[in-house]
Amino acid sequence: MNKIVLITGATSGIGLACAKKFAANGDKLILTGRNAQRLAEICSELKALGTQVFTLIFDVRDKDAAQKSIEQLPAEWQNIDVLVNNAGLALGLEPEYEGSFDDWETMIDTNIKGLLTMTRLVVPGMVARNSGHIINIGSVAGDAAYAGGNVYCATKAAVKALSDGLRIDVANTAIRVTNLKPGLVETNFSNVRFHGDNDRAANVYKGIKPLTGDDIADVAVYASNAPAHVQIAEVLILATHQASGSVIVRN
Ligand code: NDP
Ligand code: 8X3
Repeated sequence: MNKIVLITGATSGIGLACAKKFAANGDKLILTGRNAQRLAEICSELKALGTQVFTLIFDVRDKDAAQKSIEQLPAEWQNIDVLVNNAGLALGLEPEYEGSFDDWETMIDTNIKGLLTMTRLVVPGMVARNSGHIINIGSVAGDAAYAGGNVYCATKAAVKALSDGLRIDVANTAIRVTNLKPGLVETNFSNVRFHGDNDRAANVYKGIKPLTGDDIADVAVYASNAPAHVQIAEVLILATHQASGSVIVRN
């Protein structure tokens, strides 16, 4: 309650659901994203419900813009308690030997380097205060590769390694590190993956009841609210008829 929670990629899907759930939990929000208009709309909706919100517009791939944004936070917003590293994406589902160089770069720059940038900018303050929580949005895709997942799966395996590494590096502090690993969540994820082919995206969720952003946000808020001595290190959250990244039973 009343923590300052910074969420990257808060304009859609899991990030937006986290914004709403942390707001309902009584927390203050720093919402970041690239879509200024959408951020402003979300900000006014949440403010109307009584939540204190501050917005920052930058692309997580732009290290200088991210740094400027964090450094220019007003004093009362600087002590970030929870960092939700959510901004991320998959692009394409081609075999590794046919993938797009541009798609690979975008995924690696966003999912790995963007998450690292935010961690590097925010965690030193947490260490200085001996308090804080980093919640990384990994994926079941990081546990094992699935057909065509190659580079996306590699980026989410990196999120696991970076979460585990950070947890070791802050084990002498009161800071907690959580890696949330969702399975199939119906968001804008597949529309983005298939470059706007919405029919193909809809097929991903056919014949199975997928998770929602709210299902993942519930776990994020649970991890944040856990007593100080409890570190929810990693959670795999699957749809009931999904057993792994590649085993999905559809009716
Ligand atoms: P959405 O596409 O609905 O949301 C992604 C969010 O990330 C958007 O707000 C998007 O903003 C933002 N984003 C993407 N790239 C950047 C960037 N370079 N800088 C800043 N913001 C950026 O997808 P999800 O909500 O599903 O995805 C959120 C996270 O969850 C991702 O890390 C994804 O890998 C992970 N995940 C998703 C699963 C799923 O099945 N949906 C399952 C497991 C993990 P913009 O609108 O500007 O692009
Ligand atoms: C998103 C889940 O299985 O589509 O990370 O890769 S999956």
